[in-house]
Amino acid sequence: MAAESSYNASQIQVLEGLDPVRKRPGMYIGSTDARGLHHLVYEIVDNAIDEAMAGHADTILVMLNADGSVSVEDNGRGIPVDMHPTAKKSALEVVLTTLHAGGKFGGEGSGYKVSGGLHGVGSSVVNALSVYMKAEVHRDGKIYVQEYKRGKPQADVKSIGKTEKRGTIITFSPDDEIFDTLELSLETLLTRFRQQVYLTKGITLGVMDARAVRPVEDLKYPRLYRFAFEGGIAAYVKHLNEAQEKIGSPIAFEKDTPDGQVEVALQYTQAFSEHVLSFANNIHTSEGGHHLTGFKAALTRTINAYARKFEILKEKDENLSADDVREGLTAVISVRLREPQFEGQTKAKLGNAEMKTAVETVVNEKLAQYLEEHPGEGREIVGKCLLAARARLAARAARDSVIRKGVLEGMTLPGKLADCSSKDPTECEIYIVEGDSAGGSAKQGRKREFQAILPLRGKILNVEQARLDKMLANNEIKSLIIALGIGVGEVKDMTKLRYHRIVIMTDADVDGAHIRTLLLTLFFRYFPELIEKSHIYIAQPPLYKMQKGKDTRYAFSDDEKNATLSEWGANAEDLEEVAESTETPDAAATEEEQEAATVKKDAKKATRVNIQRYKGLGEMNADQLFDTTMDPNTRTLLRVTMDDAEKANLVFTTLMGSEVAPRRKFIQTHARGVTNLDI
Ligand code: TSJ
Repeated sequence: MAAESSYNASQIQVLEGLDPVRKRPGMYIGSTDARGLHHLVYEIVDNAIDEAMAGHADTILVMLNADGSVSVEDNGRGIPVDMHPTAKKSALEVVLTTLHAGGKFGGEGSGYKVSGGLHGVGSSVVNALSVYMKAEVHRDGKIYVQEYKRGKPQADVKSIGKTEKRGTIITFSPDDEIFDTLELSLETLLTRFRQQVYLTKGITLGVMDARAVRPVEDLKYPRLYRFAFEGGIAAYVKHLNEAQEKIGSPIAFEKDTPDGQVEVALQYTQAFSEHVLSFANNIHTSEGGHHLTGFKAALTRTINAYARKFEILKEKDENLSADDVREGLTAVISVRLREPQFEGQTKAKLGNAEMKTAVETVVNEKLAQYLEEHPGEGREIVGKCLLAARARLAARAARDSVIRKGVLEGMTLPGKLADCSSKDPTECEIYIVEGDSAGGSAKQGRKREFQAILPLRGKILNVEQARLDKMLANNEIKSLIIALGIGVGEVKDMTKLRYHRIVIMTDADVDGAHIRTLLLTLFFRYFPELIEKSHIYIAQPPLYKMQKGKDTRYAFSDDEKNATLSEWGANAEDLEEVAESTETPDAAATEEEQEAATVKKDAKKATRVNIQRYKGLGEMNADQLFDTTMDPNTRTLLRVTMDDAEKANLVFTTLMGSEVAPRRKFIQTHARGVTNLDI
């Protein structure tokens, strides 16, 4: 731990200047779109979190300033400012103007320290990609500052006065020459900050959004927010369960073992799903690993032992299964160890076998103790697990009978499925289409060889509240599962998947968004493999059809619409917004009417611009639907990822869980963007 106690500037490795960063920003931050822009903020905040994890800071403030700049402040030791002997510059300047200078520094040697997964691109990269940056260091009673433009220092580091504080304040303005957009999403930032902060006990991160308040008519939605997250996984569990009906309060325990540090927090809810997140050195181990195995084993053992001891489980009763004791469970398991081994396909599985025993021992001991000390909660938890066990038996019986009846096994494909002719799953696609009329157009327009169409009628079952047995009884879901070919629950077999692309195609309205959310919930809960293996997609039908004379175009966003309008040099007088056509089941008639209308208008005035806003897929005829939305050569499909499974899960449970208040709150806060659910 030499770096901890006796830092000196010569330890910084000097590598190279920042020109390459501005030449090829993508190499350093992945991309120059919104994602890359957000990385800048993460990088700076990660530095402050590292200081906190090293035990030298406990408060971090992030400010989104009115002028578009971002300030990040910590109360740590302050970046060193002493002279670098060979570079003949202040260490601060070296850190912020030299590529990879940060690498050595505060890195290895400080125990279990690791913050974000993207960490390590370097604060100098942020500097290079900022039109302006300012570093202010409070250290040894003095304030030091240096300013930069596009990574170039404007003067030497200078001391500008005295201070009582300690810490580092970095302010930067991302460069509009580099980034496609400068708009930071508060939502996106908060999600990432939460993930980081919840895993670090004892730190508080505050966010202030002080960007320009919008015009007066928008005052209903003020953009001045204040957030503060307090670290600790118990707070994390509390956050995850916000929308749920809870059983007791979060239970948390921790222990330093010779193999590493173990922290566990858990809380049961009345939900049917489980939500267990595991981390090793702050890295989300989405594939689990030995720490998770140890946790599950201890949970099953402890709850059964407790239930037997207090005779809630009678002698003749079967033990509760591992699945029973995890129904409705939300838990976070966080371990820190010196040499983590990450294995598995995505290197997201902890391979250190010693962590099984470490976690198992801690949970066995501390959970048993907690339950003994809280008999009321203990009974409620066991009661919930017993319910799960009974439901499991009922579901098994129901499923067995479903299977006996051959509904799933007989593999009689549903009548309304228009299957494709190819039998090679890797080239086959299935479009799940909302409504029979759009289904009809899709069937006519599709490439029959590899595109299958399954129209879904009405609202499919709300799977968040439904159990497996009820779900299987629902005809729409049964059709879908049979069409996919993989079965469900314990008989699921992914190798039998009949289509490698599963495309959800719904209307661009509130109902469409609801059906899409329902389908995503179904996949998320029962077929996460499909999401993980990138089989699930969302179709992007156009929002507008635009015509000027003989020129017809489709616009998939308001930006695209506006771009076309300005290309056409159209101004307000030329605009002929076609009144939103009331939905007609017969798409062709609408089309003809429209064509006729357009011809008439053409005769009147060739420059008239005609814009039709599509409310439903049913307003497009078969050719239009194929050309705009289904043609593999031109369509856009959004791939659904598990990246943000936690966030998606919160949306699902908030919108569809049994608690009403958070749902109302969610819908109110997001009402303006509801057609654009970001999952
Ligand atoms: F790098 C940066 F600009 F991105 C940045 C660094 C941004 C922010 C908001 C904070 C920091 C930062 C760095 N906060 N605290 C530190 N600490 C050190 O750099 C530091 C201080 C003292 C010693 C020492 O051994 O005396 C060592 C280090 C690494």
